[in-house]
Amino acid sequence: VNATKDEEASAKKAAATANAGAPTIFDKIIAKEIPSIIVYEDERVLAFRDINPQAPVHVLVIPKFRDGLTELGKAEARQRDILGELLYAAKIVAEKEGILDGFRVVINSGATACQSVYHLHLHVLGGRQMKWPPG
Ligand code: IU
Repeated sequence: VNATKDEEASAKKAAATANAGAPTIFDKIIAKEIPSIIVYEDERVLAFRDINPQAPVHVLVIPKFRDGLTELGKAEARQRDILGELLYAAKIVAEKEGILDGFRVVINSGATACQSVYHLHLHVLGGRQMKWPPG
């Protein structure tokens, strides 16, 4: 039996959902069920202050629609646009926070990199002299 376009679409959606992992606390932040200090927001991206800042400026940039993007190491080609949008949003955050002269963008991907929330996010850090290498 040939699947109709609708069936194909819903199978794809189910597969995506199955791969998406459990909801995280960031979904509640996006829904504003948990308060956060928002630094920048548009249709697809939200940037808010990290609850446990590692620098005077520490902002997290996340996609509003996670779309299975739990970690960078699981990104797919179809997600290239949102990955680019997140990086550009990091620049907007740095500009808004007055740290364009020097800032760091970090993505922890996977447990070995100490990722703790499985909703892809960029850390934007600055406001102090950064050190290299990171820990
Ligand atoms: P990580 O790269 O997955 O380790 O980063 C998760 C970040 O999310 C970490 O810096 C936490 O301080 C931050 N965070 C937050 O800002 N608000 C929360 O409610 C939770 C984590 I849970």
